Amino acid sequence: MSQTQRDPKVVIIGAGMTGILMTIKLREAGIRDLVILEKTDRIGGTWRENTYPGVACDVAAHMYTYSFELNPEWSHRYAHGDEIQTYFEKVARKYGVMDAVSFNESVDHCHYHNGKWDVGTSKGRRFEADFVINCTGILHHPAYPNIKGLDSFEGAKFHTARWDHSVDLAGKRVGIIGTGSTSAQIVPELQKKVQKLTVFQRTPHWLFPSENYRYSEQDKQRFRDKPERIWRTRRTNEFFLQQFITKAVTGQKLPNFIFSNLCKAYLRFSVGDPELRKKLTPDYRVGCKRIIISNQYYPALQKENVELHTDGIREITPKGVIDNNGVEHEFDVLVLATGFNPVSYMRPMDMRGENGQTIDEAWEKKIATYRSMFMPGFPNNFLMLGPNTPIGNYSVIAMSEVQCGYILKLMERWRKGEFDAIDAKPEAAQSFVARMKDGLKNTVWVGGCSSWYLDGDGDPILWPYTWKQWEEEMEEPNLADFNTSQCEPEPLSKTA
Ligand code: N01
Repeated sequence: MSQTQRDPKVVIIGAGMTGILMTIKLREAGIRDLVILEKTDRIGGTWRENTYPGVACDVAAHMYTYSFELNPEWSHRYAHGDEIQTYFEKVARKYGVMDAVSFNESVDHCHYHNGKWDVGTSKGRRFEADFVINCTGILHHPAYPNIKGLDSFEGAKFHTARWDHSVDLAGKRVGIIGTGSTSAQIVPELQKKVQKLTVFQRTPHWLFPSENYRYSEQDKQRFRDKPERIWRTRRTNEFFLQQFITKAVTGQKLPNFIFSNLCKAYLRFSVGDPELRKKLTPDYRVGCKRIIISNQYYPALQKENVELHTDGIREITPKGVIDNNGVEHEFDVLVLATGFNPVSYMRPMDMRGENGQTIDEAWEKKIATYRSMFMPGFPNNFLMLGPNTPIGNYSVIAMSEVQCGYILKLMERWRKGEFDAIDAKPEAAQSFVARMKDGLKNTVWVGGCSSWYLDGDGDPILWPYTWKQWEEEMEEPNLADFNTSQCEPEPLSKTA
């Protein structure tokens, strides 16, 4: 670090994939005064919380890997959840991230005043920070269905992200509500174990088949010997996603035509029974809801002990589920594969920017940011994987690395003393939101379905252009889009 550089105090909220990444990269840049506040007793975020049978990442493993920490040991093309959790723990240990984490310490409040953030925690501690980085994840607030009688069910009942491993499912009658990506991973696993599995589908999803082949010891040795081979595998996956899937879902006609027909053909050829096929055929455009990557779901649904139910749920009773035809289905166990509330971001934390403005107030009319990461009125505060990050079916690790680079460039300027506080201009955020809205008109996400991709107004919270465009635009911060200022910091009364 040069003599003239200042060393900021940084608070990172959350020790999942993005929190680990930020810590490693900040330290590499010479920023040592940082703490990660983690509400639970383990790192890992999504992969710590989701332990359901069959949990895996539907982005190819060599792509769902930090670029600076390739992993020749992945066992399958799509890694299993516990393997991913182990990977993050190993990386965190290797880079000394654990030393920075304060476990079982959640953030109660986070208030901005005059260039500093005052962060108060569940342990009663206070931190004064120059920067706050929200690494709070996207899909971690379970969404529970609003179904009459849900609490009356007397058997075991749990959300997929709160899997109760003490419940033995062998030989049981199990009902599962929801048919998204999570359910599609669970159903093939439960089918092998349970006596009877009833899958309650409200809306069918499109599926794209992909074989989850196992890497042999020989494959792994080849990766170990020549990391360039890992890069080649990774680039092939990236090419497929960027040139095909991303273009297909953001409205480019030819990729969309090919992709849609592949999904339709897969359904046609893999489900023989026309009745069942009809039930599984969505009435919206391919890609409108997140595409499920699986070649195991349709086969599992056609096993003798599995029933796909599509007549809707009227209510839940102590014994099971009454459908809209008045028929009661009795279960020992009820699994809620009903997804997540993705637009909570750092809420319900009491986070207040300038003039005490809360996030709810800032986003009262609409969730809006500048470049997904900046909320005007919340200076020196960054949101990882915020709205309009190009989530889709791409790797969130790749996205986070780009966002991390952007943050480091801004912090570098702070360190040189160019400013004490940096805040996105409201007009820059408005213009960003308007550009998103404009691009979203052409995408399949407005293709007549409801999904977690949509905000409360029904507008998709995804990036509507290509990955390349996003990467290029994120290459260098445009300071003209920010207000910067120098501050005279006032000491806090109590600082840890
Ligand atoms: O959640 P979802 P998910 N009555 O929101 C249904 C990521 N993920 O947990 O479609 C009846 O997709 C709802 O029905 P409908 C991935 O990004 C990643 O499966 O709204 N049904 C739907 O079928 C994914 O997209 C991996 O009509 C109700 C389901 O519940 C995201 O997580 C693996 C209902 C919810 O589907 C979310 O997937 C798994 C009700 N009242 C997941 N309420 C990776 O591999 C909801 N539903 C990285």
